[in-house]
Amino acid sequence: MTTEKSKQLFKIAQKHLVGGVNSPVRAFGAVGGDPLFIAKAHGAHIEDVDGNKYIDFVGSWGPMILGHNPPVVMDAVRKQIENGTSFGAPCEPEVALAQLVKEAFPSIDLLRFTSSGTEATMSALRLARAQTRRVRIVKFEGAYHGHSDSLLVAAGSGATTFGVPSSAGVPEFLAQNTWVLPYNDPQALDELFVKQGPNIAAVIIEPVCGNMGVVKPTDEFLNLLTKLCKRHSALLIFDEVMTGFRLGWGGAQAMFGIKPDLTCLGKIIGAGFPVGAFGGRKDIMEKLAPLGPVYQAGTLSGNPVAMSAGVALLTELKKSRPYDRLAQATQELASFLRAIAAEKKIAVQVNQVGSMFTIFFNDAPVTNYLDATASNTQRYGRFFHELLQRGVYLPPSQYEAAFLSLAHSPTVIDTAEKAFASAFEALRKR
Ligand code: KE4
Repeated sequence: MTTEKSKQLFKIAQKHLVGGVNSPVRAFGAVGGDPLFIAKAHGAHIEDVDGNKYIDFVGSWGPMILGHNPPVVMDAVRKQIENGTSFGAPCEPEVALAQLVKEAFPSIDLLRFTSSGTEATMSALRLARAQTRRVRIVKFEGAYHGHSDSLLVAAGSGATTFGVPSSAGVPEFLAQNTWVLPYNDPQALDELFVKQGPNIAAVIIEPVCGNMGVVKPTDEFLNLLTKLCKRHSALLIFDEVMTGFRLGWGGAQAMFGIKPDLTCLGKIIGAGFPVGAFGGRKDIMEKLAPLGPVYQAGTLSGNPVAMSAGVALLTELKKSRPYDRLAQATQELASFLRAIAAEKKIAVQVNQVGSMFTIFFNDAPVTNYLDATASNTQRYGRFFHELLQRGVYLPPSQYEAAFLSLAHSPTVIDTAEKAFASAFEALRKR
């Protein structure tokens, strides 16, 4: 297996693109080696510029729930492109997509499309601050909500102290308005609300975490969060950029029976085109320009091609409701992985929710970010490369979610399982 063309391309890319990539995780920094340049994708497979084929468990970080290039999406995109690619004016596909999103998310009375998940969460925070006339935001350690300044914040020295920037360029005074708590820690949540409840504009949460690897919330934690937000009139924002239309037609909020005040979406709703969205209670959303004083805008928001792709994908998901099948197949894969790792005496925790899963190289359960960071990331990196050699492409970081798609047929999964078993065997020998 040669990756010569990828290596050459990476050398050139580094001369023009920072780090040779347009998003840091793609640079393989967390797993070592040079990134592969992907030339094409179809169904459950991607192919790099050297002609190597891989079973893809990244799926463009979530959008490809039907697999790559589903005919329904490709046809819709081809049809729309014939009529033009961008108008900078209202178009019918954005209305159709908004209607589908509202059908699936009853908590959303009104919504706004953006071109990324980052814009969606950033705008939701601005709305929450305007609605509540409060400044402080709460997020959770290990969660990622995109790269807006108020959300690039890490936990301070103690849960009640202010957040600290998790990126250069984020001002201290801004980070101090974001508190960062441990995920799945009801006590820390309770303590913060007791002290600061009236100052909290909103709590933003990944209702099932994907960005520390997959971690499911406990019912106690989520129910307490919902109760405390209501009691203190802080807004509850579900960041469902990853879980929306992934964990079910109504996302995680339908799974848990929780009605957040605002919801952020992305990934699947764009079917692989740049789309984000935020929406929720009418009284909050009507604060947004042009109706209200909260400004938010976007040149390509509601882009007709991206909207048409999203309409085609959501229409297909609405019809086929593939979620039980996807969850069942992922559950079976997770069981296989636990069994084969145990047979090879390799300590792994496989966290799986619906068609999202993470293989943590860890000998203890992973229920929050502290647990996740105890994982053996070097071993994950070796595993990642052993799998590449065997034609399987996992996320290039221990702290990410892997995704199954409808294109991962039993035959594809069987091939992948053989590769997983062989890669675990190779680890055992090292
Ligand atoms: P984007 O701005 O990347 O479209 O969305 C940001 C975002 C917001 N909320 C959640 C829950 C997310 O998972 C994301 C983006 N996810 C990452 C993967 N974990 C995108 C991959 C990347 O950064 O390259």
